[in-house]
Amino acid sequence: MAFGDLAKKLEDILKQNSNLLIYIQGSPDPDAIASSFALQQLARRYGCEGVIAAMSGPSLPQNRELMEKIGIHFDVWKSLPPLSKFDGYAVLDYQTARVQDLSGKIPCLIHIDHHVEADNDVEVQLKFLSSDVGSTSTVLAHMVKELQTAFDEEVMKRLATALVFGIQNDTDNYTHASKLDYDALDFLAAYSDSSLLTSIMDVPLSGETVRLLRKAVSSQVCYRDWIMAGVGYVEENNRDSIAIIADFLLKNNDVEMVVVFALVFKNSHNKLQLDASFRTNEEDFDLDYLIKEITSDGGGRRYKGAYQVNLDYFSFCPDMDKLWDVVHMTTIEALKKKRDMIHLVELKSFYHRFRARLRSLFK
Ligand SMILES: [Mn+2]
Repeated sequence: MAFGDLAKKLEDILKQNSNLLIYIQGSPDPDAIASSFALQQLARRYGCEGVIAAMSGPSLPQNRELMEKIGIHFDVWKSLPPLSKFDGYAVLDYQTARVQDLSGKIPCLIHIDHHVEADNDVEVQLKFLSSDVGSTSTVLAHMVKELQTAFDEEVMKRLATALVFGIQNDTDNYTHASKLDYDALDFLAAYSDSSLLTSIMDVPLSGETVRLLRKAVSSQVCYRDWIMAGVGYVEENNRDSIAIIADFLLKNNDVEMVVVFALVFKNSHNKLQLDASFRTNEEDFDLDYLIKEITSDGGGRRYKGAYQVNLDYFSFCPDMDKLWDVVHMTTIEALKKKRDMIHLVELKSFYHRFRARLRSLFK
């Protein structure tokens, strides 16, 4: 779908509905925050009130800074409130539009993302999923451009600055930016505030991230051309440290793949989850396929991927060190096995992509 057509359809949906729930799945990162904010502002121009909500708050100091300085607000919900006031919901920057306890109750109006689509998705009125863009913020920037929405200067500045930050974050400082990302940046450059952008980026890593990074470096396991590092227990509000450490290890080592994993916990809620973050430099590596061979609760795109395993039940374990040992041993073993079958993964994923391309030709 061309951006012009997409924008027209988006405009129609926003005009036809008056209350939209913009639901951020997973941990809110800059791309998800910025694109959700842009959709909220766009919706408002067409008489539709958008409420942004997530199950957890932003965990990185940089993300909190982004929200504070640009004035983005979202609700953090422990559980879903009554949904009757919403006409439908939108999911941005996430592989699937399926949300537990939400899908099937109110319609999914909008799903925009730049990851590979997950199977068995819900019915969506406007769906745009493409890996030709490096971020969801890119798509929202093109929507603002196509619709020529008349924002006041101040709103436009906040919007553009947030979207630039989203694009920059997901393209690893433009190293993986595509033509469409550059087109979006070109449009946003006229409105964004570069000194505001710099002040958001200059926020240093938190002490906790640095501590975990040290732990990762000292405990990393090298296997063939992979690095695997388990960092132990990480509090929910520090979850993003896992991805930051994976980025760091990839940048500072000459390896094909980095996997960083941790047990993420939320003390008061008996919540426990294994979270693993993948990074590779190989453009053609089909991370999505590899990860789905390990578990269906995850996925990937070019250069990045992640999976989660729910372990809530084990939060009752009286010996947390022993539990970590089991998780560590199991994860390292699972990853080594996958590394050993990598030529098989490459071959299979080739056919997978080939088949998908053939199918799209006959659509
Ligand atoms: Mn993204």
